[in-house]
Amino acid sequence: MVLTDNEYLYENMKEIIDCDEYRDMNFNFYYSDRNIAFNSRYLTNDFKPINVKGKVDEIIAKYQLVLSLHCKQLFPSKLVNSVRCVNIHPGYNPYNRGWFPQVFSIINKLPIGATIHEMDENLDSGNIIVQEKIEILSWETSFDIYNKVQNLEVKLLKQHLHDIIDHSYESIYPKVEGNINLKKDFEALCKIDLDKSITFREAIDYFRAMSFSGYKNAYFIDQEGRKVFIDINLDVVCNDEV
Ligand code: 0FX
Repeated sequence: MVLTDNEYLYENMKEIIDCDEYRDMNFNFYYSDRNIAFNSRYLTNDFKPINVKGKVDEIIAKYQLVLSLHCKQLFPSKLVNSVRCVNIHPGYNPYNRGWFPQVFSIINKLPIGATIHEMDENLDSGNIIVQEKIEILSWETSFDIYNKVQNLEVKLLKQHLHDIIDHSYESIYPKVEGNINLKKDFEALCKIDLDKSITFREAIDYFRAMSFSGYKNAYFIDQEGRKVFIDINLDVVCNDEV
């Protein structure tokens, strides 16, 4: 069973399994029932909405493996304790688990990358099957890093899917607990306190972390009570171009 609310991973996963290696295996794709955008774009017999909480017993009875490719539902304990559930997370566990890891990594300098792990009862937690870091360059925004992370996720999926299905891998539990950010932490970050004093370095990092093409994130409230959104544009000139 493959559960995903992410278009890029859905399309890539379909491409990955479209070869002889996986021909005799049965993959069933689902997305979250509250993912309204997917309803109009995808709803077919091969890709259907589901509310995981309401279908736990059916899933346990029917599947040997549940793959979560950015599924926006919390898996109930009974599910993760009864069927092997494997998650792909756009972050380097156990650092900045939870919401939008690259946003927080740009600010707090904790490692970023992609992690494939077995799921336990906690958020983005469990034995790590494989993970890889990526570097954050000084001119990169949340959008740039996210794209690099997604490419890495697809690479790791391609390389390890067979072993994940066969359960032929060794996994390790992280030695430290790491940290978690929730949606409300991201929302709190969006509002700028105009009277706060920080360095330029911190300000640039903050705006890089909040800049993502297509989204309005960072804002301040002006004297007339208007909400003003800001994002940043960075241009790098490499040494040999100067
Ligand atoms: O699917 P996803 O990339 O991932 C999120 C969580 O970050 C992840 O930890 C969780 N496992 C998964 C189920 O859900 O989320 P997204 O497609 O909503 O957002 C992708 C990026 O877009 C995000 O990293 C930052 C950016 N973004 C998104 C929203 C909604 C913004 O900058 N502002 C926003 O308001």
